[in-house]
Amino acid sequence: MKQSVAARGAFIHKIAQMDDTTSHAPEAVFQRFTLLSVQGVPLFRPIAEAWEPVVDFKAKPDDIVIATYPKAGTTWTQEIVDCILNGGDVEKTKRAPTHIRSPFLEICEVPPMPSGVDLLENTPSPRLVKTHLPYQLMPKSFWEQKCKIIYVARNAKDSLVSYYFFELMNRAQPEPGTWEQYLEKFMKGELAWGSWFDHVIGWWNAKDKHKILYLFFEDMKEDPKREIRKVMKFLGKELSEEVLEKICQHTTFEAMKDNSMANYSSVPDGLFDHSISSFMRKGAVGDWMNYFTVSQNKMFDEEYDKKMIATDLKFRCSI
Ligand code: PPS
Repeated sequence: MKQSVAARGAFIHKIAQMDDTTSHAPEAVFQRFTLLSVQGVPLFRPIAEAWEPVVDFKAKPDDIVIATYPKAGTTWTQEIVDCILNGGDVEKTKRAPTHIRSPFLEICEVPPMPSGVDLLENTPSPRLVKTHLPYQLMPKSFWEQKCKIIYVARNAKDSLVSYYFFELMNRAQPEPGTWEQYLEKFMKGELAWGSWFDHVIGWWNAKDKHKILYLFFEDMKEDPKREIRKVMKFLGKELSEEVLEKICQHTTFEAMKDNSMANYSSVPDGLFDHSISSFMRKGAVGDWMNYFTVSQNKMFDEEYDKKMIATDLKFRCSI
């Protein structure tokens, strides 16, 4: 049964309030999820166990999807697209935190937040959908409805470092183990949402079959204005240079780190422990150099070359 616009508005308001009121209350520490495979891709166990609503998700033609392997610049791109959709009115982007403005499609219910599918079904169009799903697990309706999808990829070494610190601070993610163990799991594709290699290559190979804009984190760092222009063009939105400049300023790393509606500070402390590592950690290209030993880097490069041999997809690990 369809809900009225007013009912949907009330639902979103309730979720936003729940989020506000729970943010600094003393809370239970979350239990870390274990992983369960869906078609060979490890996902949080409750996502895999309630997979049907995700597969059956009904996309709408004006849904805009931001797809990434974790830690590739999802939140940054969500903020940019929300700014563009609001014609550069940055005050409007402060209406709610990122995870409510742009729900996470496949995420299971993590109290007090409902599942991504439930939240999306109660979100007014045009909906801005976040997903970490690899190409082959995307619900078919996104292709049937010919939705626009922005895929953002980040070089493997910085993705790995960022994901490691995120797993330390996010108590829903599986236990990361030591840095050494984590590096091994990354190479084997044993982390939540699977192999970075399969993910970036899968979406790369699909980009000409659908309406997919494939972006790189490193390009966004190098020249954010140029990359935001690409997104505007892809979405068919024309905005003045002045508005573009405003969006650039609003979406710098520093501005987003200070923005409580974009920095995940409203997520309960028992879930995201910002005292371990900030969600907005460094936002840099090349931070991996501070963590890889010489021998780890050698091993990584050798494995990397083997796994990437058959693709023309190229990354920059420094700019
Ligand atoms: S998630 O959890 O997968 O949705 O995380 P995601 O948003 O994809 O990635 C988080 C990393 O992106 C960095 N970030 C930014 N970098 C530059 N500029 C801006 N505006 C920006 N916003 C977020 C964030 O700091 C994480 O990277 P690291 O390397 O950990 O700092």
